[in-house]
This record gives sequence, structure tokens and C-alpha cells, in this order.
Amino acid sequence: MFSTWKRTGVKIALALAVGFIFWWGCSGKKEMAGSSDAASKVYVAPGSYDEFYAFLSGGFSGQVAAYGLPSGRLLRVIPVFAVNPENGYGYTDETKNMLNSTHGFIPWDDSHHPELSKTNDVPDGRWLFINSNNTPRIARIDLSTFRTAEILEIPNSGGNHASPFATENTEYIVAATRFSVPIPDRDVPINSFKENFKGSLSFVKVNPQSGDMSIAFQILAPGFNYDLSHAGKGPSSGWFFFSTYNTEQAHTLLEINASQKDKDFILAVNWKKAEEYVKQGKAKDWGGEYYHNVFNESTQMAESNLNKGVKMLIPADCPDMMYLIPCPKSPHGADVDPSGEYIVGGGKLATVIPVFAFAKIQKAIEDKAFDGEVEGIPVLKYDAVIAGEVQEAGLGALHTEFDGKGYAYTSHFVSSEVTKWKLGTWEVVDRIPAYYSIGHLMIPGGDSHKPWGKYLLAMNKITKDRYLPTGPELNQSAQLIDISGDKMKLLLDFPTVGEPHYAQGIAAELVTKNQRKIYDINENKHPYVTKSEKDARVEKKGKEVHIYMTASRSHFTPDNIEGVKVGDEVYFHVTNLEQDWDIPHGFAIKGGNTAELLIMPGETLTYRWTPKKAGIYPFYCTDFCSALHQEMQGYVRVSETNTNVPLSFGTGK
Ligand SMILES: [Cu+2]
Repeated sequence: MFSTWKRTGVKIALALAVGFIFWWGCSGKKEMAGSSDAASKVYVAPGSYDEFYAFLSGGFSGQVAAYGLPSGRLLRVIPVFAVNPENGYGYTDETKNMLNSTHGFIPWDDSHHPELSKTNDVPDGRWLFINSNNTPRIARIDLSTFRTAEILEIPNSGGNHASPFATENTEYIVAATRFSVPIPDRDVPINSFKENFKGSLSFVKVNPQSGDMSIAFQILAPGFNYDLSHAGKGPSSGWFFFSTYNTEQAHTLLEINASQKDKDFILAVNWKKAEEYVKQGKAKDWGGEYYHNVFNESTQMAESNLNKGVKMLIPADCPDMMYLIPCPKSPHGADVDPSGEYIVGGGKLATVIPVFAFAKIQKAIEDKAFDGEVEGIPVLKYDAVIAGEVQEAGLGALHTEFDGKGYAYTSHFVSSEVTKWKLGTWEVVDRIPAYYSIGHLMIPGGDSHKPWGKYLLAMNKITKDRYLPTGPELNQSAQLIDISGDKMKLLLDFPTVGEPHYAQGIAAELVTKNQRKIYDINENKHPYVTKSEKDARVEKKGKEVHIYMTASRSHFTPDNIEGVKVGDEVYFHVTNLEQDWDIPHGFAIKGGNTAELLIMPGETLTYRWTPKKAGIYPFYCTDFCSALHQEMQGYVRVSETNTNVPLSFGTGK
């Protein structure tokens, strides 16, 4: 039973949280407002570029939003795990396979943690990975096109939260299950949790040239909840650290039941050792079906493949592969400092921020300084591995990043603030309020070996009273904080797309140098490409009508089409013949009930349409492309099935 004093404790924490928010709502909001110093620091003159890209997850929007820093300009919304009416992603014949899964076509998911690819533990600007939290998957976005290149489903997982985090050279990205579930999944009583429910840690191999992902192996882990992760670096190279909560193994009312123990764990995994065990054949052949959906740049088609089976390592068969580090209390972050020596736990309900020393972890393993075990995994003695505790940091520590100058910055959800503290002395040296209820924070490169320690972005859940009101729903917000000096300074607020759950930042030039501006029409191997206007045509086979259409400023070819019958399955395969940067064309037809198309220069996209009534159907370009954009239109004549209107097409000449 939950004791009365614990209930009281939770109530006090909640009351404090409400109090903090109320206090800042009343007194804090004028701070920095109108400061010309702050304004000049975020001013990026018209025509000039921002210094950094920031990639913010959209949370429940399933997307990623790219912003420029320090201006906070929204540059692009990248659809990943959600259909996107703006450009037809997930609707078009070319892209809908991207959203296939063993649960069928999924039009939505919850995108949480963007992770940049890294070389020598520094973001390299090639790819951005992101997890879907609900139906476990990982996507890879190609940063030369800002498009989702690939989505890999994660089998044997119940909610993909501790994901996707990369090793120093992006050898692997990991995906740990948030919810423990029966693995393999089966029909068992929920109250058999302790016997039947397990966690899983997936190691996804990344091809160093193409970026293609594949599941290398999984580890069957104790039935806890796995929250976040980071790879080791430098001295801790070859290790991964996962935060866990609900080590109580509760399956109901987790709010209370998973907050009983004073300490949960950080799970340390020696992935080099795991790799060896797989090579030695210690992994079991395990079931699990999963989709792998890849966008083929050459054919411009998403291809979807169902894969079966994984290699599974069982910890009891694999000595010296995993250790549990006691960590107070329901930790969120498991964050490794730039040197790779310190691992910081973010205990949501803890009063201190614990910092573990990798050298001490190694010594404790050597000395067998154990405090029991869980399912064959030794538990290290807290006192043997702790380097220091940050006292009076704040309430509800969540997540820590680093500036590369010896300081760490931790977000605190309950007390709604960021604290800056010194590595080694563990002293808090500065604090700044966040408006309001900060979740993650991000310093460009702040989880890497070489942070660009100039700005910090706070990602806040509550925006109440910060912007002009927009009814019951307010956009969540990001706040840019200057961390270049001794004292943190709030520079800018800006609203975000969906929930800015987490973000990654990178120096702009590492991304701009790789930018693709057009698709070369000569390399377009789309099966329905039309490479010139003279090849434009309409082909009819039974009820299937394929329209090979081109678009260029400012007309479609063909633009008059007759002989289409009610109930025909009509495919407009529209090729944009432009070979100029930033000249897309759009396509939509009256009554069309999928999305519009937005076709990049040199690209082909397909619009599927089944007319239900006879009549004349106008179509037009939806993307303002030229002075005569409004003239960029055409007509399809649809006749009853029993008529004999012949098939004809042309430009009306
Ligand atoms: Cu146009």
C-alpha cells in the first residue's frame, strides 16, 4: 500500500509545481522583454543565414521541424511518421509504403528524439534519425534532401522511447522499449507482469556509406520501463547507458506504484562485448516480424519489405555484458559528458542529480563491488560508482547537456528552470526560469564530444500567457538562452510545431554543403516518368487510366483529356520538367480525395483519382510558380460508362 506520507509528498510536489508556474506567470514574464541586447543577439538580417540548424521533433505531430538559430525562423516541416497534405507524403503511390507496418498502414505516430549522425562523436550533418514512440519504428532523414529516406520497424518492443541514440561513429543506433511486454508477444494475464513481461534493447546497424539501417541484434532485458539512453565516448567508448524506471515492475497506477523505490537503475551495456557474443553464436534465433520501408531515390518509389526474425542475446548467457547502476529516483536522462568520463542521471523525483564516474564503474566491476543482481545482471554499489551529487539543483531533473567548457545544464520540469553546474565540483553556479514546464533542453552538439556551447534551447510544455491567445489550444514553445557568458540570458521565445519533445542542433555549414537543389531529370528512373512534353500521353487499359503528364512554367501537358469514364481508376503521373532550384509545381483536381501533389524539379509523383459523377473536372497547379501560375490549369471530361466518348488528350491545339 502507498503510505500516507508518500501521498503527502506527491501532493506537496504538485503544489510546488503549480505554485512555481503561478509565480512566474505573474512576476517573471516582463524579464528581458524589449531588451535591445537580446534582440540584437537573435537578429539575423534579411538575406542572411542563421548560424545553426535546430531539428525539433514534432511529438504528437509525428514530424520534425527545422529551425534556424538564433533567429528561431521555421525553415521546414519534414513529414516522417504522419501523412502530410502539404506535399502528399504518405498519400501518394510513391510514398505511402513508408508508413507500412506489421499493424498495417499507420497514418500517424509520436516522434520524440531526433539524433544526428556522428563522426568521432561530433554531428556530421549527413542524417537525422528519429523514433516513433507509439508503434516502434526508427526513421532516417537524409539531410541533403530533408526527406525521410527510410523507416525501420522494431520488433519485440512495446513503445520505442529510449531511441534512437547513436554510437561515436554511428556504427549503431539503439532502440529500447519503453513499456515492457511479453516477448514474444502473447495473450497472458496483465497481472503476470513479473513472470512474463520483458524489455528489449535493439542494436540497429547503420551502413557507413548509404546510411541504410538493419537490426543487428537485440538483448532481452529485465521487465522495467526504459526511458532514455546515450552511448559512451572516449574512455567509455563501447558502452551504452540506459535509464530505467518502474523497476518496481508495476502494471497499474504507475504514478504511485512505480515511485516506491528510492533508486531505480541506469543499465550499462558493453556493446562491444555484445557484438562479440553475437559473433561467437551466443545469440538465439528469435521471432519477430518487422517492416523495412526504403525510399529509392532512383525510382522515386518507397519499397516496403517484411523481414522475419532477429538474433537475441539473453543476459544470463552473456557474463560481463551488462551492469545495473542504482540511480535515484525514476531517472529520465542518462547523459554522458563530452569527455566520456561522467554519466549524469536525471532523477525526476530525486532531490539530487547523481553523476557516475566511468573509471569507478570499471573499478567496481573489477572489485566485484556488487549489491546483489537482477536476472543475472550484477547491481553495482552506488557508493562505489558515484562521482558526486549536485545538491539543490532544482525539482524534477530531467535532462542534461554540456557546453564543452566544463559546465553542465539540467532541465527541471517541476521547478520549471535550467540550472548550470560545474563538472568536478558539482556546484550549481547559475539558474534561469523557463516559461513554463521545460522538458528536454538542447545545446547544439551538447550531447557530443565537441559542443558548440553558445546557445541553449529550452523546450517547454506550457505556453500560457506568453503569446497572443489562440483559444483553448496554445502552441508549445522553445526558448533560446545565451550560454556564452557566466550567466545565462534569455534571448527569444518562439512557438513550435506539435510538441518539441527533443532536438538536435548543428553548425549550419555542415548541412548546407550537402544540399541537393534539384532531381536530375536524366537520372529519373520512375516507372511512370515523362521526360519531355512530346512523351506526354494517356493510356487506358480496361478501367485503369494512366496519364503521363508534364508540368513546366506555366502549363500541364496534356491539359485537355476526354474519354475518362465514371468509376475509372485514374492515375496522374506528373513529372516536373523544371531543372531550377525551388521551382516546384503542384497538382490537384476537383473532388480529388487524397491530397494535392507537390512535385520538386525533376521529380515524378502520382495522384490517384476515381471520378464518381460525369462532368467536367478542372485541375490546376497549387504552388504559385510564375506570373501565369493562375493560367496553369486543365480539364478532364468524365462521361457515363455507357457512352462512347473516345479517349483523347492534348493541349487543345
Ligand atoms: Cu505551377
